[in-house]
Amino acid sequence: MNQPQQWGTSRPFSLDRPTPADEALNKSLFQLLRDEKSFETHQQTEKRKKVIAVLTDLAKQFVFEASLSKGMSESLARDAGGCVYTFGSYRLGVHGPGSDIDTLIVVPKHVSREDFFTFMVPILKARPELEEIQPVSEAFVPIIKMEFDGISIDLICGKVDLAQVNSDLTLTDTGILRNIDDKDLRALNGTRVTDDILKAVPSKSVFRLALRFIKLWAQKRGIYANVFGFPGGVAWAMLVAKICQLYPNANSATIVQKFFFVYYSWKWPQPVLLKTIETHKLPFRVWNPTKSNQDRFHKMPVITPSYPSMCATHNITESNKRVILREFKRGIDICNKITTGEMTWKDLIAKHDFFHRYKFYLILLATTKGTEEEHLKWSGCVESKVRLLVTKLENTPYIDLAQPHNKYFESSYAYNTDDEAESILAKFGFFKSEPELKKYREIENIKSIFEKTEKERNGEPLTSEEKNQIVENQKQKYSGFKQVHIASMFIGFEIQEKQPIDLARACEEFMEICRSSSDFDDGDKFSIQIKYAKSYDLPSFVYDEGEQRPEKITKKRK
Ligand code: 3AT
Ligand code: MN
Ligand code: MN
Repeated sequence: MNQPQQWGTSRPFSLDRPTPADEALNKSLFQLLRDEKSFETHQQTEKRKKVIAVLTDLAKQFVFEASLSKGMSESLARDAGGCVYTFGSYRLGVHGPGSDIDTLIVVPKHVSREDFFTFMVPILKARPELEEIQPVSEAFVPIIKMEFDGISIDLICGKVDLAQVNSDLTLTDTGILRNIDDKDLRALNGTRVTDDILKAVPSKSVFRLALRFIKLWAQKRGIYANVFGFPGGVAWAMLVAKICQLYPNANSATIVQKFFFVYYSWKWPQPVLLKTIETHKLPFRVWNPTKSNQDRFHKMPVITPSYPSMCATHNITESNKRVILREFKRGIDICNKITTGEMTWKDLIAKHDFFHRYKFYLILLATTKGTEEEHLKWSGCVESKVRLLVTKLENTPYIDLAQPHNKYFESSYAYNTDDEAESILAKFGFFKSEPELKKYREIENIKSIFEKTEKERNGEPLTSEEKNQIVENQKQKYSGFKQVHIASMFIGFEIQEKQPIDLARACEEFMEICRSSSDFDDGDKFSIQIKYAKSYDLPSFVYDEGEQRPEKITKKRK
């Protein structure tokens, strides 16, 4: 008999094909994802394709203009080409109606990253489809973020060592990484990794449906977010892909069930690999726990398939690992009940209980007295460092577990005097001071006004003129006031009963780290406040409408 094909690094666990019962479960899985609006309409898909076609033309125009500026002839500049690739959820085929399009422009060697910002931004600004644009040239991966024709776009740029970039260029061959720097590598690797993941699975459609479900599940359970030390989109994709390799003939419902089972019993920190780690004479660093101390301490390593292989989950902390494993266990238990018909897929994606589970919470407020743009930068900086605070807390005596919530909340207030601002910040974040806080002018978030308005008219999207009108109205309403913006992040604790806990040191060190960047040394404008709350004193905005809030348990005297 022929050996069965092996996918990836290990022999399959089972070659079983779906039984009629598995087929039925697969059908209900698909139906659930439809109910949850995981898929976009045919029209929306067509629109994305149209936008990518437009971006492809604009990318060529950018390479053309940049080439001319280097003194090239028109015909040479025309031949320099320029190509557009996608990565992220769109490329994987698991995007939803609200997803962005992650787009990479590949340019020939004479075009630089600076050219990307110098030439591409004005080209985009000249387009009628452009609604919003935010170039971030100093980022780890320099990026242009924009809203284009009603779709969010993340646009990055990568250079290759070629005089011309034509539409038939593939990024598959590792040789394409010759003579480029780390920033170009990071830009190119998004697409390379995504393509390699798709190549690694036996059936793309089985993989996609299972991944859609796992992503939805992880979001609902509050364990999806790379910045907060949980797996991000790429890591979840690789985790699902590995299960697809181990059960090559299974359908998506079975993949989901095996997912929980395999990763709950996985011998962490044994890495999850989709193929053997590729070595190459190029100088880039490859994940290697035998050589690197850093790599050896990764708790749940999930390794990218493309050279240079990296760990997509290096952010996972000890506490988060425990939280994730607890969720895998819950997954197994509920899947067993789904098989017997006692429960459904819907039960598996029930909302997380983060704001009910713990007795004690730390509330971290990143506040900005200034513009929304300034606040976005400051809160982003604090957000990106929360993991460091969590690690410090984990290492504090008598704290057993410190879990960060995977999302932060935004609030803004209008004020006149500094005393007013101080009072707002002092009262903010506790349930018991909400009545007093109501005296101040809270500024409604623009995005939530958009959402509310669209909902009121049965989901019909706002035009860009209507959006501009709303923004204008808001400006009018609060003109003459100063504004303070507050991003609230939450960390839940498990502590040993009746032990004194000293968080001051961890918090001080954390504040120090956040302030170290010179961009934020204006301590009056940018500040951090750290507060503690018992569960019954958490602010109302962390609960959904109709969600029961935890109550203070008062011991009755006998
Ligand atoms: P959505 O459907 O868009 O929500 P996604 O998986 O496409 O899911 P993103 O668009 O946020 O998620 O990310 C796409 C890729 O961009 C994933 C990763 O390779 C890269 N990426 C995202 N955020 C960062 C970051 N902060 N630093 C480096 N790379 C990032
Ligand atoms: Mn995306
Ligand atoms: Mn993105």
